[in-house]
Amino acid sequence: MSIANFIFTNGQGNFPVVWCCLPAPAPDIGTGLVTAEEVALGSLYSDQDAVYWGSWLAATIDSLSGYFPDDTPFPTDSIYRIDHLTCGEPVNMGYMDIVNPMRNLTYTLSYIEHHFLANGSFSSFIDDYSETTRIDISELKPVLFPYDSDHQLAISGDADSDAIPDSIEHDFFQLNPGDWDTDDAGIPDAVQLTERLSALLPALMTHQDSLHTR
Ligand SMILES: [Ca+2]
Ligand SMILES: [Ca+2]
Repeated sequence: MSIANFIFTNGQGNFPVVWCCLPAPAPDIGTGLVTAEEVALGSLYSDQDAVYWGSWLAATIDSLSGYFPDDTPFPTDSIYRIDHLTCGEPVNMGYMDIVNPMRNLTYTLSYIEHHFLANGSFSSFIDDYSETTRIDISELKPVLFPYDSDHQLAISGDADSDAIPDSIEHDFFQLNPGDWDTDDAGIPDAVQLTERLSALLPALMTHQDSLHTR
């Protein structure tokens, strides 16, 4: 049996799949991505789909400096990749750790996941093809892209330059107006707040009320 003719079983039936283009879990909104993933990627109302994002993310990962587990010390001021090669496995030849030392975050990605991602599929087979796994973009994105300083506009009355005004920083958010990174998460306080807010948006959209009327 060739890979191209493989029949995929997901509990809802058997159907053929095109190699490296596994469907998104329901509700796939027609882009190979679910709503929460579209929100996380910032493309809910655009034409950018899993093929666009997958190839872009895979290329970004490829562009990172790569190291092997014994290559110490590792960088402390840049995002990098540690390659864990495994020979002799029928499908998965190992995995990589994508490390963001500034945020103390790591995302582990198998080579087969990277291969599928590069071909536009956030889902991929694992081991004997009987199961699939899926990229968790809400975890991968903060590792690869801590924040975009171009989108953090300066405001007045912000002593610590974290984009939250001094006048509301403590009373509204219980954050330190004299510390741009109150909890030492490696990102400005405003970026951390907006990350949390963005993660809540998909839940709002599941409710049939005026909150999501466009
Ligand atoms: Ca501030
Ligand atoms: Ca602050």
